[in-house]
Amino acid sequence: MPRYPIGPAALELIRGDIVAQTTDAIVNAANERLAAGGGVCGAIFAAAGHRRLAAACRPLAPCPTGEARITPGFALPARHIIHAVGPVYRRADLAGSAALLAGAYRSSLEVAAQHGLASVAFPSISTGIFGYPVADASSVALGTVRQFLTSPGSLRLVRLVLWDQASLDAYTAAAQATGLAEARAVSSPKETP
Ligand code: AR6
Repeated sequence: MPRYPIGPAALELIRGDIVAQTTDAIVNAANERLAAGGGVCGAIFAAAGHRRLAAACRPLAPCPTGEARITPGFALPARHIIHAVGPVYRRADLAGSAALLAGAYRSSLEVAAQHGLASVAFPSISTGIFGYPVADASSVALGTVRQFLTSPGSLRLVRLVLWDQASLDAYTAAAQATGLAEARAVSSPKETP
């Protein structure tokens, strides 16, 4: 599991299921209506409890693309859900797509910090139904997280939870390309002979 220290915090990349995360908050790859959908969103609504989560989302909608809203986690292990709206990928507007995707991550991190949260887990926003190529999305995601964590705040752990090996590989490559250095494994002290 790659782990990269950034100031007093750490960025982790793991393969797994977002709904199982025990971080203070998990992030939902949401739509502007904050309504139940497929992918991560469908899994989160099912695991949190569809009726209560839909009722909590209704007064917070619409949420513009590039922004985020927070609700309780209800039946999830995480206490909060941060609903982030990533863009539908537009090849004709690469810079606009990247700015909106960065906005979705940054807004989520700001919401987490405003609530004094220490840990948050993200899925790979926009790289499923919204069609954003994971090689491009991963560098936007990691660059945004890295920049945010360099300023002091409550967050100590940001975890990217990747569903498939190809996504984990893309994020790991993006971390290296961004110049993030992996934490070295702590070795047990050598015994003196
Ligand atoms: N845990 C972690 N990652 C997952 C999981 C899971 N349980 N399930 C899927 N993924 P998507 P988007 C991965 O489509 O592209 C919804 O209908 C998936 O393999 O969930 O932002 C919303 O309501 C992919 O790599 O989100 C919106 O309308 C990544 O999560 C729309 O889809 C994101 O895939 C949002 O589309």
